[in-house]
Amino acid sequence: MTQTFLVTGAAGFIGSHSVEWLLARNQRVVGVDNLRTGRLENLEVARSSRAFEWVLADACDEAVMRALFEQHRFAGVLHLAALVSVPESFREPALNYRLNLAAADCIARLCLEFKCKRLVFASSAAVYGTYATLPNQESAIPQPQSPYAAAKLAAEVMLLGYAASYALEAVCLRYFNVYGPRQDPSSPYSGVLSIFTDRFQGGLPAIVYGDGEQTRDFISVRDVARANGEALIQTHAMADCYNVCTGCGISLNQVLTVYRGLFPDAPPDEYTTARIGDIRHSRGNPEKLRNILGFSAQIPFKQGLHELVLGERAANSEIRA
Ligand code: UD2
Repeated sequence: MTQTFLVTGAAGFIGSHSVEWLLARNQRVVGVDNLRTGRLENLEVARSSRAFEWVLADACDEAVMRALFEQHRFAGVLHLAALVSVPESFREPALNYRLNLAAADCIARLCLEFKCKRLVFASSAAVYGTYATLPNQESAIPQPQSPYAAAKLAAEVMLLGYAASYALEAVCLRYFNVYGPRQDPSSPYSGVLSIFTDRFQGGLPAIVYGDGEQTRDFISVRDVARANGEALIQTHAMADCYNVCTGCGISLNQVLTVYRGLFPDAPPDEYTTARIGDIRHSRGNPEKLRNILGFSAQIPFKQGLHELVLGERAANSEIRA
């Protein structure tokens, strides 16, 4: 059945992949983005589809968003619009509050007003904090250690409070380390794989903070887009928080071995002091989302990294060879 979905933050890294997933399943999408960190180029594929409507707007602008809800009667909303940088949340806490908490509240209230039952919210593994036991379990007591993580957690609490009070199916997805095409490498705090890819492609060495034995639960943006889409579409998704992760930890040194295969002539990696506040290991338990949506990550790390570096088609033939 074709339905219409609203995606906020549609021009972002995760947003644009999520929009494409929905369009490929014959759904109609209204994509909103203020282009603060999103890029219109990311929507090139989506904008060639008649099932996609592009709206340049801020998800916090209640009047504009209300007009969209009035016009379309959405079957569900994927709310990805956010202030995405943790360091920026320290510098601009008021902006962090507006973009990461107030916007979610505004979208949730519009869902209630217009009887749009399903709201999928982009949360983060950052809510667990540095000292959580591994693998991270949704039932753990969250320990946010940045304004960013605090706002994401507060938004989860607001949405789940509405879910308990009204008929809102708020599905909060805690993303782990997402990587893939269109991730912006331009800040030192960008995702490590976007930075490494950018440097290797420019003939520069990777700079490793620490001994490279720190591990992360890296998940491909294509898997994340599928998790978002299934959470929107599947009728039996229940209001709660869910990890979006693979359940596997991969060290930076293992990551660099895969890069070596792709860039055999790259200069030697440079090791420097570890970042202050860096976490040593991060890994999620993927069971809860698997139980509710049947979702598990399908893209093995090596394939995902090949896709990031070579593009999807080239990566498939390279890995088969
Ligand atoms: C993630 C989030 C961060 C915050 C944190 C909370 C991303 C991109 N970052 O940080 O915003 O929510 O989780 O725990 O999702 N590294 C290098 N060289 C580089 C860049 C990074 O060695 O050029 C290291 C970095 O020190 C860290 C690892 O790579 O040990 C991963 O770094 P990251 O910034 O991609 O992700 P993370 O998990 O530290």
